[in-house]
Amino acid sequence: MIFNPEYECMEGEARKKLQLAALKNLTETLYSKVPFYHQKMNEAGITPRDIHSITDIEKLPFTTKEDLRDNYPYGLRACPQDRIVEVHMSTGTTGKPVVNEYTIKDIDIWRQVMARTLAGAGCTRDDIVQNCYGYGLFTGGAGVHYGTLAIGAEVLPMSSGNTERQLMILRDFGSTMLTCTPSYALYLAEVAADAGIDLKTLPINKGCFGAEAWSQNMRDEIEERYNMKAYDIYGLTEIIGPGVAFECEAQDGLHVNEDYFYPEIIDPETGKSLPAGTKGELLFTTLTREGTPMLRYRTRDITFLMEEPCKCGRTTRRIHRLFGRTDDMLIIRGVNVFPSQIEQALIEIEGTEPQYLIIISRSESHLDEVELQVEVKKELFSDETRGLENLRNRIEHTMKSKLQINMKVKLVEPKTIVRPETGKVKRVIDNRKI
Ligand code: DLL
Repeated sequence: MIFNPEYECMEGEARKKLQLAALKNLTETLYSKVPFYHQKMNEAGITPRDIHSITDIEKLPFTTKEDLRDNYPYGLRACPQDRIVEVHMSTGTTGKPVVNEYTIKDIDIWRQVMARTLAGAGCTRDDIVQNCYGYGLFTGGAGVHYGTLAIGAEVLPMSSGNTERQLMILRDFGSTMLTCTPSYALYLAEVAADAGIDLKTLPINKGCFGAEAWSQNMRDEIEERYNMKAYDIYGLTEIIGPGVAFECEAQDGLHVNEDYFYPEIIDPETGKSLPAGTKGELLFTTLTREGTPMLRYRTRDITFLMEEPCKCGRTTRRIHRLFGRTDDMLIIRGVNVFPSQIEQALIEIEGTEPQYLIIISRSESHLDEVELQVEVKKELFSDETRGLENLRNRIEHTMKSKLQINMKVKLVEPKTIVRPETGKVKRVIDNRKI
């Protein structure tokens, strides 16, 4: 189903005209209202008057995650405070979180792009959507919620966790659509099997899964276990949340909502633009956002653009399913975390050495598990075991409270963790076969 054929199936040149008009507007707003962008454009030697075609976007400066952190909390706001109606933030950061502020028009955009996303997976007003993305500062819960309302389907705002109750509701309410991370979909299936529930006999028949990397194998398994169609959805807090790009029934690349979010691919090393079909780092410009618009935001996600027509009739460009990231950001049970943040949290705990190893695996029930090996001062090992036990608990508690991640901490003696003689130290072993 196509939610908004007028825009989703628009002829290419007509769309470019809209995009150009929006880009001119956006650069004018950013140049006149946001000192950060004013300075960046001056440094790049460009003003809004230099934008004559959509490809002139390549002359504009990039925005990075660091820029967002440096301007925390309000520095990138492009409208008066009284027009902001909602705020979301990135998950799991010890440092400054990435903030996205929405005006009512931004929320309307979100409703629109999420309605298109859910409709792309076949959602209609007859559906009952069990939404198990987290509600709160994370964008997953709210994004799906708004999209469901825009379609007029029924939403069950479950949020994440409490798996037994999720299963009870899934069965008793006859949910027809599931929205959560792909790893949680598999975990839920596992718990259902243990409880003797045959998901194939339930009305559930489709789902939208994203917020973390997943493979075709995982898709096959989800589709098989639930007897459903499993669609990939992509987005990020900085741009809007979920709803940036989505799969249609062809399941062949994700359609970018490019009348709102203009995609580009660059070489992450040189910053040069790359043509469709060539893998590189994905950028987005939010053409029409008002609260915290982004200019050429570097997502650090790796993919390529697909320009060939799609069977479904939509004319929007697609991105290939994601290949990974250019940085070392980890996504553990949907929470984004950098190894450096784990290190920072450790340094603050007395008794530990700054040597650690993060080992990530996926349990048989498809949940991410983290073992954190930490070297501790020699004296502690000669102490009674209670000291070690206390320290272990303290580290686990700190990681949970600062990073929102449950880790199993293993304390090891000094010099246990291998130091490489050449090259970079390996801090992360990711054994997840995604
Ligand atoms: O994860 C927004 C979202 C919510 C997307 C619900 C889909 C569904 P962040 O927490 O800011 O926002 O994380 C964004 O997650 O840059 C990617 O690295 C990764 N990611 C998101 N969707 C996918 C996907 C939400 N479908 C970061 N495949 C992004 C692979 C994904 N990685």
